[in-house]
Amino acid sequence: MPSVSSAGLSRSLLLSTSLLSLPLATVVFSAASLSSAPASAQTASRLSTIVVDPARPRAKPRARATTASPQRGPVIRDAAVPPPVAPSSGPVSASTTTLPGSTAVARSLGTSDSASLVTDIPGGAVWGAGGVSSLPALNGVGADRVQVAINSMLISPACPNEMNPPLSFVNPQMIASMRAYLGVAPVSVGGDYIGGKIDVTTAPPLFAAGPSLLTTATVSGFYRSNGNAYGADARATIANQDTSVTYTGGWARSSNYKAGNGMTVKSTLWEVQNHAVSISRQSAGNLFTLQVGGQFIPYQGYVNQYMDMVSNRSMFVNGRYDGVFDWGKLETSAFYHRIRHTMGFIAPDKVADMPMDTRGTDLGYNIKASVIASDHDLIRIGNETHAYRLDDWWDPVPGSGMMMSPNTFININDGRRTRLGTFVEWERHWNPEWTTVFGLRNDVVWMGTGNVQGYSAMYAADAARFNGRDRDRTDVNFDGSALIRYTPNAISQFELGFARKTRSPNLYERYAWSTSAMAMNMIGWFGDGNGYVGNVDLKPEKAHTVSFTAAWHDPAQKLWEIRVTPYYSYVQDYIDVNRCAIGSCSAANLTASNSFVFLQFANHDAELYGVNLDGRLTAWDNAAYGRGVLRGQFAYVHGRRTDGINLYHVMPVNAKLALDHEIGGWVNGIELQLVGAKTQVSEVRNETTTSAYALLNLRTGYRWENVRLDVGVDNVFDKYYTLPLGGADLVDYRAASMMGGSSPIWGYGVPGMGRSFNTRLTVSF
Ligand SMILES: [Cu+2]
Repeated sequence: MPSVSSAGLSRSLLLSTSLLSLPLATVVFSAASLSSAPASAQTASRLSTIVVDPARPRAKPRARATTASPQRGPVIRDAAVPPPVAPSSGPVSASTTTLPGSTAVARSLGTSDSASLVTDIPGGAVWGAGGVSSLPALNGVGADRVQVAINSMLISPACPNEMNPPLSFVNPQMIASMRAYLGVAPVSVGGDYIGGKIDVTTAPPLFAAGPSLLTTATVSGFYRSNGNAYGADARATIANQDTSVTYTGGWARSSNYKAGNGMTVKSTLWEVQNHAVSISRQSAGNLFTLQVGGQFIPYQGYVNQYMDMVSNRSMFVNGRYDGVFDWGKLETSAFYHRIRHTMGFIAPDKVADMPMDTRGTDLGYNIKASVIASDHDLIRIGNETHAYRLDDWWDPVPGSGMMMSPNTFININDGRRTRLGTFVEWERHWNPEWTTVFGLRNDVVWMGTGNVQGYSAMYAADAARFNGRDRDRTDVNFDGSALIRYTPNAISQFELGFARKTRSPNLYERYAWSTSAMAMNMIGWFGDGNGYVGNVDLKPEKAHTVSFTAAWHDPAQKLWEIRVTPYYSYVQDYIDVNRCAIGSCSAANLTASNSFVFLQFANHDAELYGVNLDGRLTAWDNAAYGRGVLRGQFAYVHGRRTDGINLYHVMPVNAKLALDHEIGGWVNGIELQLVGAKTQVSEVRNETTTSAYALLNLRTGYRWENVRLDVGVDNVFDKYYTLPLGGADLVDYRAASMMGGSSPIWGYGVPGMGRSFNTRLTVSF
């Protein structure tokens, strides 16, 4: 039976004590996670104080926020304890940010889009998409350049528009923590991404502290005036000392929202439900968890795509085992996730007939061992496999002539993408001041696809060209990372990081094959109205990043902290685009500067640089006026190809300033969001500029016993603005086309949401 010997325990404690010096990030690999010491032995206050937590007014004290226990507002009962083996662990670098569940709960007052949490991370932004399916971006790169794991499970796009990104498979209220690793993260964090990695934990288990049964439940309902959105979330746990069962999930819907000028933004309606049940069992030093769940989205409009989601169903099984041994810790998981997705048109904003279907499966495992090699050294080794399969087909539309009949259009036929990743990492604590982490990683990616066909003979030339060539590809990718951390005293920390990270192309980037205008317009997750065709010869993109983080805080880590991270990244073979010059693409397409265009994926070298800044200050803390905390974050990033073309969807300079106040059961917050003008736009994609704007959000809440009421106003002044990463509005501005019907006018961005009055009532039992 795994147990911690006294020598092992002292090593563990030494190790975790030195890990406590890690700055500005949650240390989950803690005394509690390495030993089977009772929860009461956790040094929670020491663990917690250094997290940069853009917590909303309702945030629990940060001591709570960084332990393994879920942050569910009033739900936590004192009788509940987290498991001795933390559900997730890993190395952290100084640029890592962890958002506790309280932030997700606070966010859920104003949104049902889990990706929007990323905007609370310095350097984080979201690409606009459907109302619950935004794509996350970190430090200027987004979509699947940012790898997202939900309880270690990876979910690949099963849609040519990436309408079903991983974060759409959890509702904000299901999130117990979100941790974002930026471009210099240790290799043990993952492979096959270049922008960053987001680890989301849902439903970490709670166990009863004593012999009596632990039961907790929370039910909440919300209403948001803008879009007439409403829904319900629930969470329930029943547990004894060694077995815990938790349900978490919710349902929500919204109509089209209104912009600040009162205009209804068409095709922005949605409905979603996500559910998950997990069963955990612990014994001395062991934690087993099995989670099953699924999603159903019956409709989700896309104002920046030609099509809408008309059905998305998923189911998953995810098993996990964590064990603590004399030699260290073992973490393993295995998962299966299946998506069935259909696109169509949601009337009355879009009216047409053209079914498009996808079926995607992800199957994988992770094994990671953290070996205590000496009192100063920790070795991590790991292996993972991720197998992704995709079919994408478009049934014929009777009576549509050659354009969409008589055959089924096969977009991706038996697409295969399998990745085998292996890493080794050495973390050494030289002395209390100096720590280093070095790692090497290899990922082999095998990709392939079967033969394709179009609707009719008019697609035959492209299909023949595609079918006639060898399409199997094997990428052998090498990553590395080096971090040097210096903690000279109780108030300052510095970290220098270097990393090389590689991402292989996704299936659409390599294998979308048709150059017909209609088919190309169906491909692309950029929301820009342009059409895309793949490129079998794409090479993997390799990012070489250097980053420096300086962080300061008061010695007790309670009153103030500030962190600044400048970085520079050179991306060799960045997967961008060229104007399409093959197949049916026209000569005029090569030079058009004020219209939607057709593009082919292509490698270009690029560089990105920027700086992230965040901090907080306890302005006052006394019995008469409660506690007031000022917090802020700032991000600037610039991205450009070495040939001078700007990168697409790079967030303009932006900042948040907020004051959170808490006294007794009252919590209040005021938040100012500032976004600069987007003037540097991608010339090759005819990206449009956007103007600067400022938004003011207010909220207040009161808690009695088991009931909590929250009320907020987002965009108080009903400001009209255009989303800088919202892409092109393809629905609200249209012109009659020659063929009858209408087509979108180039040059209009997607308006952001106007004022919304939001409220949520939460009851816990
Ligand atoms: Cu789709």
